[in-house]
Amino acid sequence: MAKVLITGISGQDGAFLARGLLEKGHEVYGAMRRGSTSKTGRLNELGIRDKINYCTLEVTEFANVQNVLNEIRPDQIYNLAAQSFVADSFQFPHYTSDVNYMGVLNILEAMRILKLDTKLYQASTSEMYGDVLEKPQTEKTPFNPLSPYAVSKLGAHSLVVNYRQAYDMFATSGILFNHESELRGLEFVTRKITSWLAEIKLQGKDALPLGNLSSVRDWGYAPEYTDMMIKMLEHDKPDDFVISTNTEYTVRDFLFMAAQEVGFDLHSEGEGLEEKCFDRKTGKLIAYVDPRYFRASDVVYLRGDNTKAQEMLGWKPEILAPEIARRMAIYDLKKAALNTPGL
Ligand code: NAP
Ligand code: F7E
Repeated sequence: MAKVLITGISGQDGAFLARGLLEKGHEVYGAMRRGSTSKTGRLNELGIRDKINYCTLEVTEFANVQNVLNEIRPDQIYNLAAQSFVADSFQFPHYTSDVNYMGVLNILEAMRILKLDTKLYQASTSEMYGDVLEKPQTEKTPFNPLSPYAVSKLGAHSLVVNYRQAYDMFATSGILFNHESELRGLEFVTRKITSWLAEIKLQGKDALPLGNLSSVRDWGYAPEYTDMMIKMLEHDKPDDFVISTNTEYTVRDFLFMAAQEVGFDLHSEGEGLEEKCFDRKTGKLIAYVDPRYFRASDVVYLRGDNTKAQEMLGWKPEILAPEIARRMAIYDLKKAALNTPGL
């Protein structure tokens, strides 16, 4: 049994990872920032809220990070804490950099100064590929970031590689492509789609405004990806791994698949900013393009190649975008029927 610290335990991945680690018999410490409302909703949903040892952590405060690590002296740290919404990173670039880059530096420095023999997992991201220089993307594809979020994550990724080499630390980066679930934050496009469609269907909400419908993503299922995080730290040496499904779908594809589950049969009219999606059966407007949701610069194509993870970690994703859209839509229909706001 290992003593494991998860930063960002209140987020989507934190909750699934905690469940996976508990199932393996590990002792889980969950680091959270104080807030004015409860942050244990996802942990509660998974039935594990009372199985975690909580501590307060603000990753931008070095002294706080050092004290927490010194007190717990974990065998493993999964650093999931981040300002993770790409669109917001254009509004808050300094803050994004403080959390996503300086936060990681604080953890690495605290581990070094305290001489901890701790394994570190860093949550790197496919966003680092940005304006992609190769299709599909592997661990060897050069990075070409397109947002303050991606730049901050690339800085953190480079720090992890540097500390691994310079100080012989067990520091591993998972380059994870987008992964979604019933517990995904409501602002990300997949959950925005499924929660909004369910509310159109059951609560008469107005049509759904979206940004770039042609953007392509390689969407996987979050619980499968957090299982891979565990496998990465169980591996005998630290490394970088792409975690992806090797499939590609547009935002429009995801919208149409989720709509099908909700009971709408969509077709598109118009192009670009004029595109609108109607239900064939009723003629009702369901979704439309709204320029407010376009980004200053957007990553428009991501598709991973997970060969290294398959060969070295023995893994193959089972749940792909159509099934993810189906599961998320079913979950959000239930929430809308009960009139309970989604997590
Ligand atoms: P998420 O749901 O947004 O969760 C982010 C977590 O970070 C939350 O628990 C949040 O706490 C915490 N946090 C934010 N700022 C913090 C700070 N200053 N100090 C301490 N904790 C802080 O994100 P996710 O989808 O679970 O993703 C987990 C990690 O993987 C993130 O680092 C993300 O950038 C990365 N990633 C995600 C994906 C994906 O598709 N999901 C893909 C690649 C990489 P609060 O509840 O207090 O806000
Ligand atoms: O956008 C387009 C948008 O916000 C996906 C984070 O977990 O994955 C996530 O980042 C695509 C983009 O995720 C809307 O322009 C269209 O092209 O769901 P998203 P993301 O930006 O890919 C990576 C791997 C991370 O690391 C991040 O932490 O969808 N899009 N219309 C829209 N996106 C949003 N959010 N809202 C729309 O209305």
